[in-house]
Amino acid sequence: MKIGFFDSGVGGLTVLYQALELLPKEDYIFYADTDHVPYGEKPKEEVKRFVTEAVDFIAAQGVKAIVIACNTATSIVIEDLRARYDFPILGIEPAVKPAVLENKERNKKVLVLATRLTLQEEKYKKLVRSLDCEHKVESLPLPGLVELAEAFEFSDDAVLPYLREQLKNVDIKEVGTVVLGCTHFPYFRTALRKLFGNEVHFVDGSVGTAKQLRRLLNNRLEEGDGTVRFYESGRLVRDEAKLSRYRHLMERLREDNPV
Ligand code: DGN
Repeated sequence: MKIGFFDSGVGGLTVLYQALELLPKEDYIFYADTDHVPYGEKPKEEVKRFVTEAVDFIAAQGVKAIVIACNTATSIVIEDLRARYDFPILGIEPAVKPAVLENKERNKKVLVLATRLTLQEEKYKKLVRSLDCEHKVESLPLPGLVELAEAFEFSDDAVLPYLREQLKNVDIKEVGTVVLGCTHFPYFRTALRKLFGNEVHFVDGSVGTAKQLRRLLNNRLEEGDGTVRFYESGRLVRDEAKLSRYRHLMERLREDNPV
């Protein structure tokens, strides 16, 4: 049986990419809710409805697990989804814990970049409180990066002015680690590095989620060949130009993530 991946858009490919690296013999369904992206600034109840409809659709294809490759959806609806299905559902959360741990000894801050919805959710606030280091963790929503990724716009000319404007009140010298708490953001690691410099670490939850998926499927691995079927809001993508854009995005990650 296949493994389902879900995101509001192309961000989930950053997690699927890691799963393909670790589990190349599985077959996958990748579902992007392109009719409703972006989620980050929408009312919570609306996003809950979109995610539930999408996951119902993926489940109906017959899957052995689903990865909610979206921090926003995970933070608001993962518990409801787990109660709704009897197969495993994995989510992704901003990797604040490892970031805080690696900064314990250094006198540096952690900057969490995510969507507004993720950052305002109780789940996120609880996570930061539990680490007992609220004064060392700052957060910043960057909705423009989701829009740029959805438009396949990654040029420095488009990305750097946006980032400079958003980061103008952040004291970059104080930051030790940047958490990429939205699955759309790893596409911009290179651009972010240009502003933060090479000393700053970037962490995201994609590798951790892929490893957790492998653990979970431990003895239920398949002999597939890494085939991915792409859906956009319930429509199977057959258009070659669109498919090659999806593949191209995963290639970008390979260039920036030598494994
Ligand atoms: N990629 C999603 C996340 O990880 O939060 C959400 C992007 C969006 O729809 N705003």
